[in-house]
Amino acid sequence: NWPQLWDGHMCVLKEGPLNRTKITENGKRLRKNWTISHVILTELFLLFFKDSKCFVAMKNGNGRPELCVDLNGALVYPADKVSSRKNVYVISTVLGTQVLFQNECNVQAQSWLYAIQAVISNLPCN
Ligand code: I3S
Repeated sequence: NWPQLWDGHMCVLKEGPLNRTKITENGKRLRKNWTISHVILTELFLLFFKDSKCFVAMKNGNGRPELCVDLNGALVYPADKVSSRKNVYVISTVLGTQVLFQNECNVQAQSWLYAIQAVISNLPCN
């Protein structure tokens, strides 16, 4: 028996595709592996799915995100010099995970930045 992440009360604040790679886990550096994800922003988490079908499946009780970032106490900022790509931002969590996200369109990337910043500032550990 596994607990369900999606309890039906969660609200999708923003949803769409982003390129992402985890670069740190538990404070340890990882090798980059950029992949496209279907990303869901809620009041608590940033969830990364393989595609939108996987998100629908999870809502129906099947499967889970590939990556779940706890935004409470997290920071999000431009990832200067961390990547050769443009429009890259990093999310750093209190547990020492760092995820880069990127979109070729700077307006799209920035709108994710602002939405994530807004969620973080509404959480208790901001
Ligand atoms: O910061 P790095 O290590 O130069 O990042 C690049 C590498 O991870 C590279 O893979 P390998 O070194 O494992 O072959 C990736 O293909 C690149 O995309 C990474 O750099 P960017 O600048 O795209 O984040």
